[in-house]
Amino acid sequence: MRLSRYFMPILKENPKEAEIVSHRLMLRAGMIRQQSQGIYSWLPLGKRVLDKVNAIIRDEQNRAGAIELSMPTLQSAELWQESGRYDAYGKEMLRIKDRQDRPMLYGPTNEEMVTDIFRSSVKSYKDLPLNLYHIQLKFRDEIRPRFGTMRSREFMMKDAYSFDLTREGAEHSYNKMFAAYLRTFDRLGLRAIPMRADTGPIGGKLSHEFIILADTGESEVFCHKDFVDFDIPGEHTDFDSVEGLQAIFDKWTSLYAATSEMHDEAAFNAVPEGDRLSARGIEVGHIFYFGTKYSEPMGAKVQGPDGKEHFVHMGSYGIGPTRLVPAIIEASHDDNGIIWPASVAPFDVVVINMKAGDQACDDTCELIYAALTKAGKDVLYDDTDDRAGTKFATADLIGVPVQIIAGPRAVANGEVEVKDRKTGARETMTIEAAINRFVA
Ligand code: P5A
Repeated sequence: MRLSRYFMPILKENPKEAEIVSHRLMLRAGMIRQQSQGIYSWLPLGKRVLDKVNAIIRDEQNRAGAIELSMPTLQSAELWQESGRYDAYGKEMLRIKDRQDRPMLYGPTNEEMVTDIFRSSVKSYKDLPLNLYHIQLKFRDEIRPRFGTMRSREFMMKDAYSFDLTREGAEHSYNKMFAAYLRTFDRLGLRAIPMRADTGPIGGKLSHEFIILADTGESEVFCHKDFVDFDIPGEHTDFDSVEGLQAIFDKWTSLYAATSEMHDEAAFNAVPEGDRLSARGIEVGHIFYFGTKYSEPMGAKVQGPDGKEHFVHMGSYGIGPTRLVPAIIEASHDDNGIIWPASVAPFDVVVINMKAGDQACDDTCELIYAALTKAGKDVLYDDTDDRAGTKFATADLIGVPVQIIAGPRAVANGEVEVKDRKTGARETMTIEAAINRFVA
């Protein structure tokens, strides 16, 4: 991508409305724009990051055996009347009428809709277990939308829904998502700790929130500090192994960890004082087991091996991609801007032409840009005629992991400078060596 032809509206000044660093940096880097309170456009740079986050989420959902579909944002009120949640959900639900005066709503979550899909086509236990997910916009008319896309009214959610014949089966399904979440957040460069949590309007008794420790987090959390160094389930985790997944769940729930709603002061005080972590956190995921809460009132049942009909046991599993992007920034930035983990960086490398219009600099940059693009890298080429200082500031602000800097003096020697955004380390090397670093 040539910066001269891209759309990346950088702000020079700090936006006044931004209270936390991620919101400030997302606005300054031209990643998002507020359209009305708590409703955002994702501009091209932000969209790139969001897509990469979603690709990792999708990859891990698929690995754990979940199947992707796509459900609409608008739902009929009838389904919610069946489950009894239409009235219970309150003012957070945006209610709409269509031209025939039929009550509709902008979905805040999809338990009812997916239960409807399930009951219309699945009739036998032989088709279980089943886990269906999508990555879709949601709307919740939050009283206090704030911190940019961290808590917005319209936001994206990966929501998965599992169906099993028995409670034991449902627990295995829960453990699959539990392990998949640990892997997902790790690949996003984050340490998320599962904590016992309140179930709120989704319901059920078993539930864990996945929390990233951060001073700007909205939740107050309490946990054992050893969680910070626990091992993440590996790439070859067998998601069909009931015992294997139970062992992961048992290990990750063996020490104290709870959000403030579920906090047990006495149990926390039993943790040795030096091991207690009492901090603030950002909830990036939330998983629930709620048994037959939706399947019973909505008549979602299958024939079991005993020939009888059974209401299915269900769980639901949410991750907030549009919250994850600012959460990653909260965890990884410095005074100059964002520092993206390589896995979600909008570009793998930025090529900075320090003197656009100078034949040798232009030729060198074109050569590197073409070679890296051909090697399948996402390359941003700063070919604008801005001052070198502005270009460096922009590259640092948008947080691309590697900068290749081509200035007249180095280029005359057949060399460029390679800068690591995270450490700030700079290295001069031949043009060929700079290319090979990515191609090899
Ligand atoms: C689980 C999947 C649910 O809605 N039903 C379907 C269940 N859970 S939840 O905890 O209410 O939300 C899941 C995740 O969505 C993100 N999230 C938000 N992100 C940005 N702005 C919001 N206002 C917002 N509300 C929820 C969080 O990451 C949450 O864990």
